[in-house]
Amino acid sequence: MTEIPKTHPRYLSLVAREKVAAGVAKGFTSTQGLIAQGRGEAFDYLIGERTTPSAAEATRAAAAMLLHSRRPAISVNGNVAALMAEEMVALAKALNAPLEVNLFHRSEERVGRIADLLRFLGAEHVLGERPDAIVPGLDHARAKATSGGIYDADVVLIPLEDGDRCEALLAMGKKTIAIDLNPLSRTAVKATISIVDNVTRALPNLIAAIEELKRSSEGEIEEILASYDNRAALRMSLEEIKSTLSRG
Ligand code: PTJ
Repeated sequence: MTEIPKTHPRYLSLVAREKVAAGVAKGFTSTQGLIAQGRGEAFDYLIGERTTPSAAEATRAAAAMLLHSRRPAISVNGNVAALMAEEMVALAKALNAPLEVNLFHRSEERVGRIADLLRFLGAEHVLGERPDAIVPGLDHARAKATSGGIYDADVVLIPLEDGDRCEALLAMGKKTIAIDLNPLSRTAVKATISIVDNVTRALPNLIAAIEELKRSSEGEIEEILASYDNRAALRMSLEEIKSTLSRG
């Protein structure tokens, strides 16, 4: 990895870029993942490379939804493995939920490497290596799912996702929580809750919100969910982009 000085004004963004590149070198991340990261960086610029108020609100609602769910599951792809593997393991522990490796550019070798990485970092329940079910309506490898994981979850966390799997999971009656820097992506528009934030900021925020809300009553959690409006949050994130642009 290139040594990035901590004093560099774009330190965090450059470190993330190095991590995704290292993910490709280590066989966790697809080469297409580099392009996805670049697209994400562009949107991160537009939201001001910070957790916006709308993202903070969506993150809190996502924490409430995950705590309220009976069977949450967490989807892991190659970019998330490169950027946030430790945090994914911590999130799974906080929720007592399975991590399921699910890849768009699927190779069994890459699935195995990511699953091994998650187990090495302490994950106890890692799925995805032996899928036994299919999400209906998808013609690509992301249809593969596992019983006891994404296939029969009621809420699925889908960071950096394709819009069509998000829609297919919703069609199965599940709720979806997207983490996607592009508020205009099909995933963000369709998801039950869309966290428009960098996964590198969103996951630590989500874990902190879960720990905080664990101390809340069921009634308080239901109140957070009842008052959250994803369309309004997405509109707000577009307003936040407009105000970053008008500041010039
Ligand atoms: O590992 P695989 O084979 O499953 O492939 C993973 C990628 C991400 C390559 C694959 O799912 C893909 O091609 O995704 P897309 O269609 O490029 O969508 C990724 C979305 O995530 C885009 O809307 C990006 O703006 C967004 N994104 C990229 N980097 C980040 C991000 N969102 C949050 N944090 C990021 N760091």
